[in-house]
Amino acid sequence: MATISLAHQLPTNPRSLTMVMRERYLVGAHIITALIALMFGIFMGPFQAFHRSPTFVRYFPSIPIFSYYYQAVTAHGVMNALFFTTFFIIGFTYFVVERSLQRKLRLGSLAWVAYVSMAVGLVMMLATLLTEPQRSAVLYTFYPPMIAPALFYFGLVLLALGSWIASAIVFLTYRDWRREHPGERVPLAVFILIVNLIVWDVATIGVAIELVFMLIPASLGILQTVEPQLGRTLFWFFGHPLVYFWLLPAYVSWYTMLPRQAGGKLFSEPLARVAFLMFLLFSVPVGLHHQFSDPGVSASSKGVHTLLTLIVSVPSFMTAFNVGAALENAGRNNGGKGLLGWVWKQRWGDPIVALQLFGMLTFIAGGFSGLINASSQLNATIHNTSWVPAHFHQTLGGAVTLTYISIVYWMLPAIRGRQLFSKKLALWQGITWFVGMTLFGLSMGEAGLAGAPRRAVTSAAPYLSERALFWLDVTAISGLILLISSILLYVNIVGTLFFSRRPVEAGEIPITTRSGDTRSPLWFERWGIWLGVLGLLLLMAYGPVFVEMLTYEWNILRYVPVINTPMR
Ligand code: HAS
Repeated sequence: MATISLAHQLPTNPRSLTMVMRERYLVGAHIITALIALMFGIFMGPFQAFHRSPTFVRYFPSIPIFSYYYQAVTAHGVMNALFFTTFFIIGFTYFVVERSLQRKLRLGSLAWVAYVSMAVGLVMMLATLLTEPQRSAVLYTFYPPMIAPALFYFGLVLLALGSWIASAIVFLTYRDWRREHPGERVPLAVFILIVNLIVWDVATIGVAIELVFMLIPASLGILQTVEPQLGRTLFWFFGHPLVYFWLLPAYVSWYTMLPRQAGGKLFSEPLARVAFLMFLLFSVPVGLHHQFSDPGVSASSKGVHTLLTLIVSVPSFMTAFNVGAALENAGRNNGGKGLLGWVWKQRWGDPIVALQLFGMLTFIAGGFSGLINASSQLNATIHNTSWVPAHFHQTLGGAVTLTYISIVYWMLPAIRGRQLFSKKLALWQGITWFVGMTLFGLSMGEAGLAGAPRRAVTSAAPYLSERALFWLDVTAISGLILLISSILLYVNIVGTLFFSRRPVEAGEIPITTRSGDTRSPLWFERWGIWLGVLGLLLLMAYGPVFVEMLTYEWNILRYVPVINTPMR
């Protein structure tokens, strides 16, 4: 466990002092900005659920936001999935790396440059969404030929740029530690975060090419036509690894913090490292599973990506085993007996533990729905239906977000120096989020199977069956529960920042400073080897796809005019 005192108790050692001040301001700025971005996104969600429900719209037809369905979906996706996550992950990464390695970030002041780049990106994006809602309604996937105002894309470029600088800072800090600690294994949390940043940096190359060579020139009027299929493929080169970029920080908490928070210990650290090396290798070359229905991509390439998608689910199964065993150990230490006694003996009353357990429960459903999506035959049934948002609200909205919130519940007080405003409120927030998200997953999944499309105003759709309409009404109820939960979350955050008076107790922060388990081979940290293997896999998985796209029927028909006024 970390020995540096909490942020409110300023240490006398100058090195620790700089770290503590950096946590208070730099990490604090990232986490607060993440929560502001989330606030813009999160409150759009329930209104979309209401808007898609025929009964709700019949009784409340004139809610102002109902005139802006696609604009609201865009803001919801862009703010929650792109800005909230990236700010949170970078802030959390700095905090964990500094604390685990017990050293200042290398080139720490550059971290402010990275932050400013990302923050200016956020301001640009918000300005575009608010001042040009119609033209910027291109959703968080911003598929061409729909083209948003240039500021929309510049906002994304600045976000990516800031995150690349942040990655460089973390890599350099790690390199310095490595040089000073030959023969030691880096702490597991840092190992996972390094994997995560490598995945992110490789993946963002795809979307950067799409932005720089296609979307920005089209938004500036330099290109009059674009190639939608190429754009989608470049997007998904980024879009799928993105989901693991979200997931891995939650896994940092499940593997390295939760076992102790729950009262047990991790089953196997070396096994964990194998799982994360698998994430490093297999989470990028899988993007085509989002394009099973797309023309212009060969069946053999789709087959290769299917195989790799199934392989990348293996480390999550390993996680279920490893972390599950840690929880069983904790439950038994807490007095659990018999086959399932350990389940009831978890610390369900502690919001920080309970939220993560709720997250795991939603991930069981979300993970298995992912495996259904990955089968190309079953994908034909669920693609573009509301089943897909059901899947990603249980994974991203459930497992990942619940875990991030549980982290906020200990990290914000540590940085602010004040106790969490209300633990009881935090627990109820977690319970309502879990119930709301589970109901959302069930109802959107059922509606999708009954034919309800995703990203459409279904309340006015005459072609939908009674069954689909019923489940869309249930979705509105889940939206209401999630609205209540979101309000509870922000009451607790504002309360902790401004109204909590009790100083945080000098206690432990759930970060270990110990080097890794010596049973893990040292070559696990030979990153050059893994990057080489990843390069080969990418060549195999994407080489034929891009060659095919760039050479096959190279004619003007594949290029379509850009559309500057998208959906209303
Ligand atoms: Fe996915 C679409 C396949 C995981 C997010 N996914 C999406 C989209 C998003 C998303 C955002 O193959 C929509 C994109 C869009 O807008 O179009 N996904 C998978 C597969 C996995 C998977 C195979 N997805 C995720 C994660 C996400 C995420 C994680 C976010 C964080 N996904 C797909 C496919 C599509 C797709 C297709 C395209 C669909 C289409 O046609 O459009 C796997 O990696 C999942 C593996 C996970 C498991 C679960 C393990 C369970 C664990 C819990 C342990 C529980 C314990 C019990 C220990 C196998 C680790 C605790 C005990 C107690 C006492 C509580």
